Amino acid sequence: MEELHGKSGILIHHWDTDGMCSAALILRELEDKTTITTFTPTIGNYYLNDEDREDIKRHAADFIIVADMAFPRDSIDFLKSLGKVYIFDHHLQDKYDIHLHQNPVIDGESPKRYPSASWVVGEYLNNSPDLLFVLGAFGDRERKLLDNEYAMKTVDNVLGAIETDFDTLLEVIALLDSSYKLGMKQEVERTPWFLMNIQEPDRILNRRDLKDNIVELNSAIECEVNRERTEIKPGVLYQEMDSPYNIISTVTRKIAWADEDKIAFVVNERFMEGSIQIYIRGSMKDSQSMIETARDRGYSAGGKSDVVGMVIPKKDKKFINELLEMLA
Ligand SMILES: [Mn+2]
Repeated sequence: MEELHGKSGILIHHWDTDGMCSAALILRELEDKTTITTFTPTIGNYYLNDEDREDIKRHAADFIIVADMAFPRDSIDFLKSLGKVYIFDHHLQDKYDIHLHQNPVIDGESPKRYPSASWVVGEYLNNSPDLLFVLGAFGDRERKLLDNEYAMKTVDNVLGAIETDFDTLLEVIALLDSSYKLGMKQEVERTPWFLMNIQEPDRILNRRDLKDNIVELNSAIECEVNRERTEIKPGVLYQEMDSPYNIISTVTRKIAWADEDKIAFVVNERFMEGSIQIYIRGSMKDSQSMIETARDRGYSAGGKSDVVGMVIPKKDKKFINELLEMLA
């Protein structure tokens, strides 16, 4: 990316481990040759809202790099209006007409070959695989990466070279992901600058502040799981959380696992201003139509056959009842 030398830019990255590791790899390449700022969107939003756009505009960047986030077209159009846009990603998305859209998965490569954005960035920069490659991949795939023979060959080499193991990596990922779960946007934006100088897990494992985050998160999760819930209709456990933290997926998983024949339906109005987070887990007949109904209304929604996650505006709270009805 020599054409960027001497220029100023903004590096927009996802708030999770993969996003921060991908950003760190990019910083290693550009930090001393450009003027660069790291930025993460409002945590929970997979698009750029008005506040994000104001912040980004203030930086008057020549170039914008997006790492590990599949933005919708209008967010990309906004970025294009500011400067040259580069994307490094591994999510399924449309191919955009920008300066560089480096996403081998949409170019037909197997997602197994590119398990994380860190992998995409690292290969693009011709780096030899290191801790950041592997952390990004485990952060996104967790245990499923162990079944990916192609990736595990590289992972085993890296883990051998730095004398660490899978369980230690999981600990590191929990520490790194604690910042976004607590809603600490600035800490998320600072972390790539810390990670760019990291080759081994020790300095991450020893961070007192991150360890304290985990203690705080665990007690918040415990408190939510112990709250009372109602069987709002046969087989559906409904629970309203009241948490300023992004822990709804963990809370829902714990509720669902405690009572495996029931569906856990959890809502939290406190994490995002103006929005309600919804998470549903259990054996559902038609999770896809719930996701599509939400998307038709313009809401962010995703999931699989047994998990649905979405964010809806508070002004459409009655949509919750429609979702409950869809759970026959
Ligand atoms: Mn990722």
